[in-house]
Amino acid sequence: MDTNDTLARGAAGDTTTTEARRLRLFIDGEFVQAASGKTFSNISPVDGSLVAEVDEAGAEDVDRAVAAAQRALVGEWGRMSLTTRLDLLARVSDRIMERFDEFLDAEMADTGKPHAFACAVDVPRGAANFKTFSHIMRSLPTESFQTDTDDGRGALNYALRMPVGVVGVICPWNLPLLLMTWKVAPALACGNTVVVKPSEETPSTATLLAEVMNEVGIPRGVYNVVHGFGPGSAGEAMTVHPGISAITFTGESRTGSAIMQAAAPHVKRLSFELGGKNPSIVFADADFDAAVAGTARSTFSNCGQVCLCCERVYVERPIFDRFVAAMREEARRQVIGDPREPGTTMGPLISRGHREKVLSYYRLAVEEGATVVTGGGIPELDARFDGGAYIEPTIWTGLDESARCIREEIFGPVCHIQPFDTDDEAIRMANDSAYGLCAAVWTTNLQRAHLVARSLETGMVWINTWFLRDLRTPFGGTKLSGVGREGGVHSVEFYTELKNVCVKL
Ligand code: NAD
Ligand code: 6OD
Repeated sequence: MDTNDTLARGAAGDTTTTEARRLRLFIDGEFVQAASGKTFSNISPVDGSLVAEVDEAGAEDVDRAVAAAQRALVGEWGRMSLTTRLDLLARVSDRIMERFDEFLDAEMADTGKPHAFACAVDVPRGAANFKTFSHIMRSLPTESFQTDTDDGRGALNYALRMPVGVVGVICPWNLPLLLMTWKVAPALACGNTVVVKPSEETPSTATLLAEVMNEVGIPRGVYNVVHGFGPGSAGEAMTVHPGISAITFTGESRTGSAIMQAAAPHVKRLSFELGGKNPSIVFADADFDAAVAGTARSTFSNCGQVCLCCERVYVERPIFDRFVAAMREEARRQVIGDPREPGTTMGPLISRGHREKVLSYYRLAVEEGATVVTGGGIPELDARFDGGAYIEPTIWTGLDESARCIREEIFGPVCHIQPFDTDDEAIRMANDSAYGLCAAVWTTNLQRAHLVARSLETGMVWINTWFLRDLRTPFGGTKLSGVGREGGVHSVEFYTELKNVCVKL
């Protein structure tokens, strides 16, 4: 079964324009039109062309999706053996790899992210998430305790891991396939069914995944996709739906707060991966070249649109000037342009709207007294990108730590570099934030590395690296950056309800 009806083709040979398609909802194993009768346009951030016309789900569509997911819980999926279920999910992983180029094209069309980045990160991780959780669930032991009783015979307790039920999955646009499957894979591995709402900016790969689900034989109703927006649309309808037992959300902290309030009356289980304003601390004893390359990666990757990006860089004073100069060279080395060109390292931001937000911070930084080391505006590119959302990589120095540009998440290819004189000063500035997602520390002093890592108030710390992932490790943030942890057994904790069985012997 095909997902889409082609609406229009891009001009032959125009590598920035892909086919414009009609993306339907996916409910109960079928691609269906939204009952709401509404659609919205998915626009390319590369050149402003139409990527797809998308059906917008309303409350009635969410109702249908939840009902299908509930039926699946007690149907074939609910009765399926663990091994069969996990074999099917491993097959989903294989099928994503077999259709690698289609996922790649869909992700690039929605986001404009560079080919090299999507090839290395987005698509393989989309596949790896299913393989990983298929493996983890296969080997998870059952908790049990022997209990003494007065009659001497005792009792045996064991804990069963039951699915939570229908899980609502609400996703952002920055790593669409990676972050969606990071939730869907463990949710399904644990026996749940899902209703997924991709970001309105990036509906394509969730829809393509629906084809894969059908191809490998995932029963109908297990994986459902409703497209739309947040307030007054599919997102809000999910958060208040009594049939959805848990919501797993990645996105802005403000949105997390709104979802928490909406979900409260039904006491839904919640998992939140939210925003960040992450620090990177570079000591004078660091491997200089590795620290520069790593910090540049943590500033400019995916055009700065990774929640783990480090927008606050603290550099020990003896190497400060040299480090700023080296970062300026890294920024100027970025190849901005057509995401399909193999040499391109930086595509556009996700949308014109987001570019306006980032540019407002570029202007604010100047008002707040920043020295603009490089960037600060819109790059001059070929006319075919005039309708796009391109922006210059930007570096500032000279801001006071109280500046809004230091305190608020910008989510663009930008960082501020601040000097420090002591370890304590660096730790104090790094921790002086409402957010607490991750940090990077660059030093060759082993003891310092461990002690600084321990002192940082973040959920994750990378030492002499950044965004190096092991999918078994706890992933998540403190403070405004989230609630709970994903990854390995931590995901399993969220997606299962533990039921203790006590047997008197
Ligand atoms: P967003 O919060 O604007 O939107 C995320 C999703 O929530 C979208 O699907 C949107 O339609 C939906 N939504 C919005 N309002 C809603 C509501 N009231 N009820 C239900 N759903 C609603 O975030 P975004 O702009 O898509 O993504 C960027 C943000 O995500 C940044 O803040 C970034 O730091 C954060 N992020 C965090 C992580 C992490 O792991 N901590 C990962 C990626 C992105
Ligand atoms: O790698 C991951 O598992 C993950 N959740 C990455 C998040 C990146 C944020 O933009």
